[in-house]
Amino acid sequence: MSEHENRKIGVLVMSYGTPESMDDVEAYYTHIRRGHAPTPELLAELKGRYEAIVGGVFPLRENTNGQVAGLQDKLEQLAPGRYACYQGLKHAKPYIEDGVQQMADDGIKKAVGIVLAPHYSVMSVGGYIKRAQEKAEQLGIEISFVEQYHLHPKLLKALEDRVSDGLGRLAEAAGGRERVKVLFSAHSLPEKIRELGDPYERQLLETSAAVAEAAGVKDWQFTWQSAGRTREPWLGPDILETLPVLAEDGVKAVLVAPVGFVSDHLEVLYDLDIEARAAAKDLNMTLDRIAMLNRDPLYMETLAESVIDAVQGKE
Ligand code: FEC
Repeated sequence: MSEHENRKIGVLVMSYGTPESMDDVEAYYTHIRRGHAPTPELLAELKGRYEAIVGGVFPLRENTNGQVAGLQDKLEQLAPGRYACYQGLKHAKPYIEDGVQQMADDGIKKAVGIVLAPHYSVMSVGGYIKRAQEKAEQLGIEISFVEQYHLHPKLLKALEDRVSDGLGRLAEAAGGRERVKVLFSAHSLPEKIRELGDPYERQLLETSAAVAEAAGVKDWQFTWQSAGRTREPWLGPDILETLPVLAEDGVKAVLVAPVGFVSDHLEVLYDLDIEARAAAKDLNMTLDRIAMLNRDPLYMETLAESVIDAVQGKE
């Protein structure tokens, strides 16, 4: 082993990324749009959404930092001294490539990548993996990936507990726990993923069905949220289309379980807590949502066990 070679296994923990400040929103949005700057109207609208979530703070950054630290702690408990976590973000610094570069600078030769999103789509997790793989190849790092963990028993348990808590909170408004409608949701993607035979929708339905069954929920459905502002068709129905249909059916209380996300961030704190909640109120319904996983110990164990399994599968 050379002087600089590091026997530890690098763990590239990848997440969406968020701006560092309001001044950074334009560069961030331009990166999401693959180098095309947003129009002034789109930029103002996005800044307005960040302002609305507690005055323009960017909670995703702190939550991702916490998840990376929590995963490092858990790996340290399970396999002392064996793993070193690095952060790589899709649309903000440190970018995915920066995380891989840092591993190389530290002499890491073998690594595993995992995304802080449980479901695989070629347009989401697949994109993270492609960038990490390319950079790792350039730098001579052998890297494997956890592609999904949407049915990990500890993830399901953490979600089940949150759904049960939410049902307890809404039982009174609904006139009984069994009268609460549970709406599982995830970020929409362009409809064209269907032609690609993408597993994203199927995996989301599998998570939803497993959590509903564990929590004893009979009345549930899946809906999409946060579709992009582009002209192509996105997977629907969107939650803002689903809510009026539920109101027509006489639903009085809705519990949203955004199982496609793992942190408090814009798409949850704005799209659900502000926008969808206001829409429900206009329809005389009460809307609540489950608490996000953030640094939940069961989620940290899900990540750590998935990483270790991926590494052992390779040995
Ligand atoms: O809190 C924050 O600052 C960031 C919240 C955030 C998360 C997130 C997760 C996902 N996205 C996914 C797909 C797309 C596609 C487009 C797209 C656009 C945006 C915009 C913002 C944004 N996303 Fe996002 N996403 C978050 C934020 N996302 C802001 C741009 C303005 C807007 O449309 O609202 C469309 C890109 C294009 O224009 O071509 C596609 C998917 C996830 C969940 C998986 C993951 O976390 O990677 C899928 C968090």
